[in-house]
Amino acid sequence: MEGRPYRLYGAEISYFTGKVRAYLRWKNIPFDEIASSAEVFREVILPRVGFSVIPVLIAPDGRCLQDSTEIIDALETSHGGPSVYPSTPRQRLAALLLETYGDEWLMIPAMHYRWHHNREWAQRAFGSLSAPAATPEEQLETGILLAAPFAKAAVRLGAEPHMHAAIEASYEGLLAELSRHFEHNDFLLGDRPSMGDFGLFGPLYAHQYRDPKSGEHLRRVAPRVAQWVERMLHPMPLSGEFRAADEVPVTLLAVLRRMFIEQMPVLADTARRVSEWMGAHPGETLPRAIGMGAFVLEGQEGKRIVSPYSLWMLQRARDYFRSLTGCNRTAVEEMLRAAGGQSFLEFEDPPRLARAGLSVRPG
Ligand SMILES: N[C@@H](CCC(=O)N[C@@H](CS)C(=O)NCC(=O)O)C(=O)O
Repeated sequence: MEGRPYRLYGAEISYFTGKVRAYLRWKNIPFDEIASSAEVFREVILPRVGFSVIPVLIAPDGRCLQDSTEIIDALETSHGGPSVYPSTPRQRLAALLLETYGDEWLMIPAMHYRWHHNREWAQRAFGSLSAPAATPEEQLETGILLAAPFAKAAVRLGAEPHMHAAIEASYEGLLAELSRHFEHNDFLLGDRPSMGDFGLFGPLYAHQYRDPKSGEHLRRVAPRVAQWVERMLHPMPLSGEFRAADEVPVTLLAVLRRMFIEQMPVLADTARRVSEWMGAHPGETLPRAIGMGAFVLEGQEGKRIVSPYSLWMLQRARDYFRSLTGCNRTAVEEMLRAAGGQSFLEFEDPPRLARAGLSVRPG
């Protein structure tokens, strides 16, 4: 067994596979990637994980890891060396928040652009991944079936027709902010990628850089963001430093501000609903979605599923924030206020949560 590399089961078209792949490359951990065909789902993923999901990482000792955050955290513990978590408080909290934003909020533009601007291409890609030996016609047929739930998920995540223009305006706003940031920084927090970079890379690579129409758009309107995607794709392993003196550049505060405006009200509403649900169903695992809730983008109101899992992601940032005392706490509070993050300071935490597959349960 010794010396056998890690096996990453995933796909080029997959948001969270991109995040883990980029991490493994930066961390210089040897791995083989295996495309998640129907056969791989049947023979490897379902028997070990119990449900259909990618990415899944099998360690050289046979340990099976699922969920990009838990995969990365397990490897951070076992591999040491330069960490993707900054050791200083402002940078560390910024990294945790931006991971949550990339993982859980940028799914809205990523799913919208894929399923409303690149649909047939994506159906073909799903088909060729699932049935690599089939003909292009058979692959399209399979892809249409396999992709149907994902295309519906785009709408359930908030991309109803009346929200399309707002989603695109918000995404272009984010690209403009990131473009300004990358004028002076190779990565979010200096010249080394942090957990925040890997969180943003999921949507910005697999969907927004790689899907043909989205990629053409990204390269045209935000070439500096496309260049950051390329740096993340082909990193200099283990190199670089975070900015000195725990600096979170002002250009990155603009991105945090967008997160606080767009995602934080949804997280606060989710926390209220999850607390109520847990009160009414003591000890039970929450469903993946508990009803629909309102959200606002660029002044337009839409509705989307209420996702308890997003709170498990936020809980990591909340735990870190609550652990801070003295001048570390003061420094972080100042950063949050400068980025419009009053709502994070006043956030009412739900009861403790543990991850349960793609949802959560009492922790
Ligand atoms: N939060 C998980 C989510 C994994 C995930 O959502 N993977 C997608 C593909 S990128 C998937 O397999 N989804 C199946 C489903 O939603 O049922 C992670 O960080 O790995």
